[in-house]
Amino acid sequence: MTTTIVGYPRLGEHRELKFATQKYFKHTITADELQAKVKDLRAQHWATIKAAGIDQIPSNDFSFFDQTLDAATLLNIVPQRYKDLGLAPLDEYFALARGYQGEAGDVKALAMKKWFNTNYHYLVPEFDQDTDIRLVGDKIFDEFVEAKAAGITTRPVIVGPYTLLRLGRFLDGKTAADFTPALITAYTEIANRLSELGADWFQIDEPALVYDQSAADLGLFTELYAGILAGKGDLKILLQTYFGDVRDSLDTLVQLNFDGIGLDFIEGRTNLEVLDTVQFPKDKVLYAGIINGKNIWKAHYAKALSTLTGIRQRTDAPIVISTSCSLQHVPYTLRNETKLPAAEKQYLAFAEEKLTELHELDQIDQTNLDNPLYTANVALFSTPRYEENKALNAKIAALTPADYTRLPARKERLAIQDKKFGLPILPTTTIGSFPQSPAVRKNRAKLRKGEITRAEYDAFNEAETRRWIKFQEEIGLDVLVHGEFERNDMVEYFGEHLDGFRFTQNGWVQSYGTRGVKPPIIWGDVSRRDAITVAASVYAQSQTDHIMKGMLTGPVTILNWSFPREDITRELSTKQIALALQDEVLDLEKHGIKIIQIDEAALREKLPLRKSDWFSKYLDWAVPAFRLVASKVQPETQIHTHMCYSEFGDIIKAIDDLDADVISFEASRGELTLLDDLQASHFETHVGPGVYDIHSPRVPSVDEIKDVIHKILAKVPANHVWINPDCGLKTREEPETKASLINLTEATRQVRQELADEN
Ligand code: THG
Ligand code: ZN
Repeated sequence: MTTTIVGYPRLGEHRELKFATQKYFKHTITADELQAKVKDLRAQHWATIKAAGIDQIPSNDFSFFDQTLDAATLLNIVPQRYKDLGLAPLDEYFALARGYQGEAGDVKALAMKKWFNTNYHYLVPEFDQDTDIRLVGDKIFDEFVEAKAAGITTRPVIVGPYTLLRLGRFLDGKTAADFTPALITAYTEIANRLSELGADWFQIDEPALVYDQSAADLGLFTELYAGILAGKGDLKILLQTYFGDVRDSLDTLVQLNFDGIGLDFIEGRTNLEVLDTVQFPKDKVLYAGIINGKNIWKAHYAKALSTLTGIRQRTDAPIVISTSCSLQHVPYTLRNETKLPAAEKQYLAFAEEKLTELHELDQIDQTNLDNPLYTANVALFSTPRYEENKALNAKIAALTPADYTRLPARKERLAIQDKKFGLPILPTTTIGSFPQSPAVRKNRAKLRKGEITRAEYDAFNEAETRRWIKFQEEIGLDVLVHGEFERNDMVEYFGEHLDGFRFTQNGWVQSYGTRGVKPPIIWGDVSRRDAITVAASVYAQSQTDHIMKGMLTGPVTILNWSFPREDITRELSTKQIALALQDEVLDLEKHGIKIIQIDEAALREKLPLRKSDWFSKYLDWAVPAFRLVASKVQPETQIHTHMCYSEFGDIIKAIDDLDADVISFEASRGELTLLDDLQASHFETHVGPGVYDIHSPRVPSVDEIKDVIHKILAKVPANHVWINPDCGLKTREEPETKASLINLTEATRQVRQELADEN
């Protein structure tokens, strides 16, 4: 068999891309120096993949920021406001990704959204009346030539036209149909140029096929590809899908002139059943994703081989074994993990180790099951990995509806809280974190290296908390936060204080652009060892007369931003985490914390991609898990929550069902359509739709913020509204954070005055 992968990570084993790009942003290296650096990185990656014995190697899976933005810029899908800046191509690209504020002008970044059901973000392509789709870039060709010069004929990869259209945002009354002819021409031209340069295969990624497809969707897909495939010449085209099954589109795919079709047999296990209903032709290559591209557990070879057998029983097509999706969703390598014991590391595989797994599976497949590579794998999976917490699981089995119900009802609680807190109309607050400045990070690094004591470490963070409390008081914020200086990441931090988690030193996964996360691994049954946030919250509360919010990460988000177990359900894992957090909530309450925010930043992220699965496979346990955390607090204690990426018009009732008292969310970078959803659903939870975008260094003006507040007040009753930024401020620098918050409090004061004048 032949082996390949859908794509490789690009941040660099030591996050070289991140550091180089950030230096470029700070003008400490030039564009040429940056280009030289990333050329090295690409060469390293190709060499690693080749050395591992992978037969077909992708290119153009490298990206400075995001592969969707790469496809958009290659095709001239760049709104006029960015072109008007008159920047060099690389700077225009970064302006699209991050916004631009400088001599050339002032524009916000493109909207950023979660890439399917992952923690990776893409930039939303904008199609408007000025969009003139043409092949204008060289990146995909340059990288092919670059690899070829290094002796590797790669398979260039691009995000396909259908996915671009499905993920895009349409303005000026435009629709997908307006852009199909130009997309057909442009993708055909790309294929032809790749062919001229010597490519054999071209991979077009169409993950949008794993969503529900209507007849009109499939019509659009067919129109696009009938056009592109008619002009492809000798070049072979691999249509790659991932993150689910193609139950409604495989029939269409096999009838089109693709040379290969890539299917995910991990998240799309049901693809096996799809192959029962649609005969996969033997003149096309089936790229079988049988190695999990999203999780970090060592592959269970017997299961992988049985999937392969299942595929062979259903088709005579030649098979290439591959990953279920791009490896960009897992860390680079276990080689640099020196703290995890070898006994545990043997159960894990990161990107580099997954390359080896593919190669080994191929070898086992060619020999027989006596192969020591196989018997060792079987032996590994027949020994227990950890010891079950039987008492905990018995407690979970005994939970009753009362454990998920907070009393009294929300309206009654809110009246009690209102009276007790005496906050002004349009209370102001922030989401929780303040800038993780170089000094804050350095302090943490010193503790890690043993250069300072725990007491010195805490003293530094406490001083930082005092400094920011003073600022919050000075500018007149109503509900304060301590700033979370003690936290590296909102999930990793909690994992470190709970039993049942494991951590990596270097297990970075790209979240967006230069930002990475280091997801913890849920290793065994989870329980709270000791108090987690109590000391920091109690200290901060002791420094101010204002209400200090306690800050926790919710159970669903902890699960979704960790690498989950595969031996028990996500539902059970999440309940274990919820009970641990319930202990923490009650502890905070006992210590005088009056408002407790339980973030569920990632609730929407893992919503199943197909609507029919939304409740039965997810919300029916995710919503109760949140309720379990908060169900036992007193009526006077106000529970807040926060969510990122507020695209939840269609699950708005489920959000209200979390039964929080107040929710804040991101609403400023996308459109404010969310407000209509709040209005239409008679949303009961009080809300703080973020009034400015924190993902960009741009400082919003007072008038801009007032404008957003007016829009909110047009749709939501004023006594339900909170004013806050749209997310935590940890990634921002101090000057822009302060300037923005000063404008936020000033805008709120002015609107309050307007409201008072009206009455
Ligand atoms: N934690 C986790 N996932 C997330 C977020 C998070 N996904 C969605 C959203 N928040 C993504 N946003 C960010 C914002 C900042 C950073 C990462 C994701 C960030 N990363 C630092 C970096 O790349 O340098 C590393 C932080 C660290 O030292 O741990 O700042 O908040 N899990
Ligand atoms: Zn957020």
